[in-house]
Amino acid sequence: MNHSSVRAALAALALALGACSAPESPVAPDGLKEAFAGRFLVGAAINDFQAAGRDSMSVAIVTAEFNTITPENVLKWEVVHPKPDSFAFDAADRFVAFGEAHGMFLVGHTLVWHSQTPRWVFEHADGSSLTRDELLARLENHISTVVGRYKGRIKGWDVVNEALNEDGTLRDTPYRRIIGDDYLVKAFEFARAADPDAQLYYNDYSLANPAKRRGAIALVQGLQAAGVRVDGIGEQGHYNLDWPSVAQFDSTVVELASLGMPVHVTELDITVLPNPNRTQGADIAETAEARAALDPYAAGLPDSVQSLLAARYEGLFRVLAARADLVERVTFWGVHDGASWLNGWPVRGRTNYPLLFDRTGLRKPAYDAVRVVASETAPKP
Ligand code: 9MR
Repeated sequence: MNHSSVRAALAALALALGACSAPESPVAPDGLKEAFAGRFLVGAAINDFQAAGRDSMSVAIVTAEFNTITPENVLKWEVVHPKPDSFAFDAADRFVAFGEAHGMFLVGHTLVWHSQTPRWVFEHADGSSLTRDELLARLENHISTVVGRYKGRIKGWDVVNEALNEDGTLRDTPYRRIIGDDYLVKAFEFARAADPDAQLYYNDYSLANPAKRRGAIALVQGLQAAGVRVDGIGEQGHYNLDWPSVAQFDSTVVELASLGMPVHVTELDITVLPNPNRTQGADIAETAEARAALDPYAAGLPDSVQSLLAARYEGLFRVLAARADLVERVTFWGVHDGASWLNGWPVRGRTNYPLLFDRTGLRKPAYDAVRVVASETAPKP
């Protein structure tokens, strides 16, 4: 019996028992989306295998628990626009169809990012650099084509992703070198023109660190000063067991919300594995060689660490529940532990446990901890 049929059988049993008494059901009565309804959306990043319906375990979790999805990779430039004159929308279309079939809020990720963008974007065929105007034209074409295709259907876009260094200064990327600092303004203008009703976001990681957070706030204020409407700010939320503290996370939400726009936690996960680089966040350029000491839980997660993870999620969700009026969405970066990018970064081939569902699709103690927060903090009807 697979997980969903076990769940269905338990649900039937609970219903039958419920006819005679009101027992405590072993089955959660509803999903996370209902548990936080009226407070914030709850979602997950999904991969193409899941969107295509070829991973029934994940599909069951996503449809039961979440009301918003983000495509983990299929809307990134290298996937959706692999060659100068050809777009490849098959996978993105599957993502949108899946979300629409289940009535979900669809987030587009991402239009402008220094990573997963082919080199040709910035170069002529002979390898020489584009001029500012040429790159702007290419960017406008990309954004208007991709956003235009899903106009009115993908409701929110991570327009620019990870434009900041850790000290809060603007990252040196080909976009910035060729266009100048106003590449962000232009990207938002192109996206706004392509879908005037879409929500447009700035998204980055480690905004829990004060210097980077100040940089993000200045960046968004700069956009606003240039006449750009920004509809939300995304803190990715690639965290670990110690960082950020609950207090740091709380001040992150409060300070970002001081921009006057909702906060989105866009890529939440919590690594439990040792960090070889002593860095935080999600800089995919930072990798390390595999060593056994770096993969301590390959045979399973000890109860002690499982409890730490549950306590961590509880702490973060207590903040989210308390600040629900400032938070619009909380999206996990992956559906279950087996599908997480953290099994491959910053060391390949490890066994990580960063999410609320385990590799067999079962709810973890961290899930239960989040549900306890949801019910203890539920607004009185
Ligand atoms: O989860 C994504 C992984 O499958 C890709 O290999 C990786 C490549 O850059 O990107 C991952 O997603 C990233 C997201 O798009 C932006 N923030 C950091 C995420 C984790 O690296």
